[in-house]
Amino acid sequence: MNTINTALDNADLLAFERKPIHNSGKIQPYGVVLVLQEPDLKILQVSTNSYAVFGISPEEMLEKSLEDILDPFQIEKLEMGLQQDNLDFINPTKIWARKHGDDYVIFDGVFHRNTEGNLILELEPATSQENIPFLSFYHLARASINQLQETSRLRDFCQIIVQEVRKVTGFDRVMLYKFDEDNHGAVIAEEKLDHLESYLDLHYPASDIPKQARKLFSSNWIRIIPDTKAEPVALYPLNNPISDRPLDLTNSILRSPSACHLEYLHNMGVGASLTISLIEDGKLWGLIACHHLTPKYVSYELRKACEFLGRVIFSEISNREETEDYDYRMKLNYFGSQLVDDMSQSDDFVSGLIKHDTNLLNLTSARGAAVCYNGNWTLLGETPAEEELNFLVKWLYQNIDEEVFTTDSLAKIYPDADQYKNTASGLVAMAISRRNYVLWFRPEVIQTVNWGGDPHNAYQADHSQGNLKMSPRKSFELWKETVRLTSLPWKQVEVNAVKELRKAIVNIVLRKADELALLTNDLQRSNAELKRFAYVASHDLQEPLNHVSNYVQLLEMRYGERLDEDAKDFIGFAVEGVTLMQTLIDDVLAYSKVDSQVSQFELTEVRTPLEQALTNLQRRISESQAVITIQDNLPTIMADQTQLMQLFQNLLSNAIKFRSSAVPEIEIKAERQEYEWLFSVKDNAIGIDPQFCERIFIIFQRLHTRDEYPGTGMGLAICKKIIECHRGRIWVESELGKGSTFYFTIPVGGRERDRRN
Ligand code: BLA
Repeated sequence: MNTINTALDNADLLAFERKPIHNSGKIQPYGVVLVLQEPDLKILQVSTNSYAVFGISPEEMLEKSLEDILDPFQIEKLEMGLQQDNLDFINPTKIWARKHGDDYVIFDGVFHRNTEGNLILELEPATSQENIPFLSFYHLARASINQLQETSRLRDFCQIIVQEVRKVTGFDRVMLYKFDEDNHGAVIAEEKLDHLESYLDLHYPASDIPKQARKLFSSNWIRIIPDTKAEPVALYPLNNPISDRPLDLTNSILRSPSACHLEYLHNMGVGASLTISLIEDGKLWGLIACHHLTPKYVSYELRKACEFLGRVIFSEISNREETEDYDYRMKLNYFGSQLVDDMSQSDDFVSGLIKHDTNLLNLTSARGAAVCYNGNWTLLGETPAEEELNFLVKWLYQNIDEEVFTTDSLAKIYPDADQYKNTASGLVAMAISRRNYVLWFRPEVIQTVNWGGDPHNAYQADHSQGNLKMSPRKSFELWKETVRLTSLPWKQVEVNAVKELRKAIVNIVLRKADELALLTNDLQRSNAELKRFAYVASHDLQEPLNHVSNYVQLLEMRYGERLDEDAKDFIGFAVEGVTLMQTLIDDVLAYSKVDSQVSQFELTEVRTPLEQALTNLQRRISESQAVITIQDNLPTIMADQTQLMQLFQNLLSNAIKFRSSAVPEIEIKAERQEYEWLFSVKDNAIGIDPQFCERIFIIFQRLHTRDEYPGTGMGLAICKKIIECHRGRIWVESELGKGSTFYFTIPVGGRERDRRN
């Protein structure tokens, strides 16, 4: 929205806009208005110029009915026409009205019924005896549309419209005036006499065409002021005798324009004007404004032809406006679907929006973007600092209801933004949910707007006569305004792209929230079970186990000499059982302790935990004479060092434990891939039947009996859990008798980075 100051917030203007302009009871004097009672068409009100036109005074007119002043042969035809609801069938009608005596004057007569049901007949002097043939409009419209088809730019298009309208009507100046969202407007096409100064590209404040006037234009599409200097005439009597109220003249042709507007036209040097509304989807899009230096009358038919031209051609304009941005829109569509793809493939949608070749900035051609999700900021490009953004989001949350809010001048509504006008004068704010936002920013671009006269002094209000009188500015001389704190405007296609993205995000966030709720439930349950088990294991089990262990040892010490060999073996088995049980408990505890919540992710040189593991395994390594080769340049990654040590220790001790008859050879490597590090631990041990390659990572799964290979079957389950904590993957490639290679990955940016499959 363009928020150029147009004094719109002025109390006088607001008061003026509440005053009706449709029931002043004043008529332009070039025609006559008759208000008729149905069905006998008795004259209830008449404009006071009746004497000048018919030679009959208004008082006398009120004693007559239409029959008395028309040529009698017409009356029957009119009465039939008036029985229809749709009066278009008899409009316009050539009407021969009797002047005093037997003289007749010819009028174009147009009937309409107003909102109160009054029948109103307006008589305008007929300038031609014949109707302008409809076909000639058609040809005209078709010729201009053919031309239009060849132009693609909206501007050229509008230029053709003003050319055509000027050709048909002969006005000195014809302009196409387009409203902005804040109701100020600009002349975007002009065709004129050469010596007149140009109004092209001049802006005019919203107060030049106040609200009640704009409202009127939506129902009355075409308005003519043939002589801006003509003295208006009143209706007689002023109030309608049936309702005892002023007459509603909204759809009248002859209604005299408000004095303020007439003064405006005088100040502009305009002698006559014709104005055609351009309506799009029920909203006033713009106007075709025609000016003539001297008085000028345009017949009903010609006005209708212009209205027709306006409507037909304008429907092309709206299409054109849509297609003008076609290529850009297609590009934004592509970016939008790219973002949605990236979002749905990421574990968290924010990375999907930020971390790829196509990112949030592409969607609106913004210079900066920021996502606030669950209190965390992710920034992209040029943005205000996080601290400022926190305040901004709070302000948005408290003041803005729209799901997608745009401004090209944030500082004008949120003064704190002045400090960072160079990054965020323009803002698009998309609310996802409570306090979660995606924001786009554009820097200030200092612009010059050319106004037709000083917009800050567009009018004067005068209260001296007891009621409010508004007068327009006297000078329309070029008034240049430098507009600061404003960015380039956001295009509708960009805003639409943001709205589309919002739908996708809301869907993803909602779906993720559902999935997460389920998952969290499951996880919480199993974590809780595990923790409970670990607790039981460490306390409840440990104690009786110590008991057993102590008593068995006591038995051996006290009665050792009295026991036979079998009894000693049994004690040995009991001690072994207890030790195994102890390891099991330790392993389960170790497993339950691998928990992302308590992990400490820090920059870790992989070699350090690996060397610790080797130290811990020193005895087994030297016993087995294992040869361990480690790649020279192992990377530094974001990881929990203790967990990494445990991981290497488990993998290495397996490689040694399950060694074949050959001397164990183990090779450790790391390789950088696009988004992650790929580690491998390769051995020449007994290998694993591929069908079991997945099972081995499951808790308590063993492929061998404890007699063959000792252990709890927890080691690889712990490894898997550690890697999952790091958002990586672990797997094994192996064949029986051919050794195994264990692979695991860790994302380059650590756990915060997405897992990519
Ligand atoms: C009406 N003001 C209008 C109309 C136009 C403009 C086109 C409609 C005229 C019609 O219906 O015949 C303004 N005309 C322009 C502009 C250009 C132009 C911007 O040619 C640019 C080239 N006008 C003022 C102020 C007030 C005001 C200060 O300048 C009052 C606050 C009022 N304008 C005003 C009113 C009408 C009007 C009341 C309606 C006139 C009527 O139909 O009674």
